[in-house]
Amino acid sequence: MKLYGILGSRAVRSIWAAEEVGVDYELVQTSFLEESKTPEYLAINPNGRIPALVDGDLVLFESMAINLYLAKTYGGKLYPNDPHDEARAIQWTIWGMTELEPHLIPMVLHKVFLPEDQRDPAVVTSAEAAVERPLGVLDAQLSDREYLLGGDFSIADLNLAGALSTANFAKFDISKFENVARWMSRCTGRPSFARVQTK
Ligand SMILES: N[C@@H](CCC(=O)N[C@@H](CS)C(=O)NCC(=O)O)C(=O)O
Repeated sequence: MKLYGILGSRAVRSIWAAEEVGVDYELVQTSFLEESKTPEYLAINPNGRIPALVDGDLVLFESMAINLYLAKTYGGKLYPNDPHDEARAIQWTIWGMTELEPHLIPMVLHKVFLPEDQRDPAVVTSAEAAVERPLGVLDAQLSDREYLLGGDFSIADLNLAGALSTANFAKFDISKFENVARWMSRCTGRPSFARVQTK
């Protein structure tokens, strides 16, 4: 199995999933600049983005699709068996991509990644305001449970914490969302997350 990507990108969440499930894989260091635009790489992911996964005949792009596949195929209890919990895991995964990430990416771009003369503080202000509502929703969800689906860490947590880790890069303080902050520490305290940082 080959996973394409690098740290400091959305590939982190798929590297984390591969580490969490403990599958044997090769991380093919591929940046989001020129390396993801070569003809060889575009044959794997025509979007020219990272991450991508090749597992035998399966060629897959989209980080969350990769993570759901890894968890379901190799993750044992990481992927919920019960159809209702499976639906909830998919719900939180999609929610992370649609309700959180659209605010977190402009935030990190305009605070950290773009050259200083291209950063727009108004984008940051607007993104920081917009992210409050979904973080409030997440905080309420986590008020009576350790993890999104209950007492056990699942792919729902990994996917959502993976998306929310962009807030950390963006130096956005989540501490006022106390349940979210505690949950995030639990998730990123896993040995698999520590191994990701060595890649
Ligand atoms: N929705 C995609 C987004 C992937 C994505 O945009 N990756 C960025 C790096 S964080 C990238 O490869 N950008 C290169 C480009 O857009 O040219 C996913 O989650 O896999």
